[in-house]
Order: sequence, then structure tokens, then C-alpha cells
Amino acid sequence: MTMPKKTAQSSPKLVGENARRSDVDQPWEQDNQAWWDWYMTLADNSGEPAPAPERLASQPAASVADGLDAAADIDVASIRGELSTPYALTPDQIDSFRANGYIKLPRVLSPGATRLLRGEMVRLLGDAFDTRLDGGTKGRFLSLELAWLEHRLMRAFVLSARIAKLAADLLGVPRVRLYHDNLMSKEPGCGRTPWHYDAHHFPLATNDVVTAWIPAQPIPRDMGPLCFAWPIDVHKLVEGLAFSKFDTSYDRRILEVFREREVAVDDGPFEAGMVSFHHNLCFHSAGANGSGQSRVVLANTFYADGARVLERPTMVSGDWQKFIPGAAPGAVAASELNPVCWPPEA
Ligand SMILES: O=C(O)CCC(=O)C(=O)O
Ligand SMILES: [Fe+2]
Repeated sequence: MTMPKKTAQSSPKLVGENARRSDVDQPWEQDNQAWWDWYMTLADNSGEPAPAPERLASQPAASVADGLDAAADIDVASIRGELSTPYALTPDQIDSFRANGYIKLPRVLSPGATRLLRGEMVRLLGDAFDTRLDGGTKGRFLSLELAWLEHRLMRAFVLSARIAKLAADLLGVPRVRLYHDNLMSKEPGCGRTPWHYDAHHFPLATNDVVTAWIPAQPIPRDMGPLCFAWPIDVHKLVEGLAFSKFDTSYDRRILEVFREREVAVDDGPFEAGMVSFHHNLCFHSAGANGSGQSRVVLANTFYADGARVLERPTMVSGDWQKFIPGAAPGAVAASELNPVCWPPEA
């Protein structure tokens, strides 16, 4: 089975009744790519420096993988071994995640695995959108999901016991299920990702939810690394702000509150192999991609086994029925698309 081609450009269709309502109570009626196209319009880019034209010019793909070029070739069998080996997490790292809501862990992936992941994701995203990454499409945020069902290399990365055990141990729960995979490319020239926390997005009636954000190349500051406001409870400072589905006002207000309250933000780069984990309540955003290459990232979201679907998912929950097919609001979220990823099934 091949993936359906994605639309070259889809603008958010907030028509009719939806356009008249300022709340977000109705379900999202389009696909996940349309969701991202809409969502990126909510980011305020007025404070962003214009990217240097020479940086934004497309560059040979090889330069993307700075630090990866020397990586030895690695095959899928070795990848499976690497991706099922537990990562030695220290008690301090667990404490730090729980206090701050996120953690960036070095060397979760080897350079060879990172390079293989990028090659596969560039191919799959390029095919799905009929484009060439690293300069073929400017300014968009491309997203594909459920690739693990069809592609064995993606399956190894998405169902990785190494990554899922990190998710379970950081959350402090015995078993985690997959909510979804998300293959993302923030294309050269694409603006910021708006401030948000994922509790807003996932239609799950639990906060035991964590996303492993797995870069497929190093991410320097001007490529738009994910950035995190900390500690975890800064979300309380912005709890009362009204979300707007029409403009950048929510993102702008959050920026203002964080500045006024001098909230700490970690917006440092990601070195090759580094993976971050962010909790459902962690406020995060990402910078614009002012580089000439695609910022390719795999984001796998896991939740505690036993969690239920919310009674009333909203449009900010996006295309959630695609990820938990057949689950009614209020039911336990455990469809065939939500395998237990830790512990490994016998
Ligand atoms: O990659 C990005 O810019 C945003 C990703 C994100 O918000 C997430 O994975 O939760
Ligand atoms: Fe997010």
C-alpha cells in the first residue's frame, strides 16, 4: 500500500457554523496535515529576525548531516538491537523531568541510526508531498502519521523499547501505549511553532502522556529546536488565557506573560542523537527554521495504559479518531493502533 499524496497547499477551512463560533468545542473535520497548516498560522512571527538569505539558500543535503557523515552504515537488524537496548536513566534525570516537565537526553540514538532515520523520513515525506526536502518546499510544516504500520524501519523507531521504556520510567507508570507517531518536517523558511501544551491536543483523560521528540539531524538554534518553558507548573500562569483559533493572540499573550514573569525557557540546540521528552503539561514552542535544510523530526507520543478518551474531545485534538479508531468518548483508549510499547509484549 502506498501513502496517499498530500495536498500541496491546504488552507484551514473554518467555514459556515465553524467560522462563526469562537470556541473550539466542535470536532476537527479535516486531516492532520490541514490541522498543522492551520495550527502554524497561530504563531506570532513579528519578533523573529529575518533569516539570512545565504543561510536559507538550499544547501547540499550532505551538509545537513554535520557530524553524521562519518557514521558507519548500519542495517535494520542492528537498528532493532540498538532501539531495544535500555538507556541508563539516572534518578536525577527522572527528578529533573518531573520538576521541569521535559528533559533532553544525549546519545539516545547513534549517529548511524540518526542518519538512517533521516534518509527514510526524507524519502517518505518527499513521496507523500510530491516534493524534495532540504529546499524543494519553502515555509511549510509537513506532517505524516501512522508510518509505522507500513514501513519496517519506521516501525523499529516508533515501537522502540528503548524509547518507550524511557517514556514509562519518566512518567513513572508500568506500561505505556502509543498514541501516535508524527513524522514532521519544518521546511526552510517556516515560522515558529506557537506556544502550547499537549494536554490541549490529546483527547486523553490523563496527564500521564509524554512525547519523545526525536531529531533526525542536529538542530542548531537557527533551525528551530523545540524549546521548553520550565518548571512544569508555569502552565498555571497562562491557564486563564483564552485560546483563539483565528489569530496569533494566544501565542502573543503567552509570550508576554512568560516575559513579564521572567519564565525560564530552554531553547538550546540539539546535538545528533539527542532526544527530548516533554510531558503533557509542559509548555513548549519551537523557533523558525532559518536554515537551508529541513528540520526533520519523529515525534512519538505515549500514554499510561488504561487511560480513557475524554468525554468531549475538541477541534484542538485534531484527527484523533484516526489514532484511536473505534473508541467512543469516555472509553478506554486501547485500539489496535495503540500497542503497548513498554514492556515488550511476549
Ligand atoms: O516540532 C514542532 O515544532 C512542534 C512539535 C510539538 O509541539 C510536539 O511534538 O508536541
Ligand atoms: Fe506539542
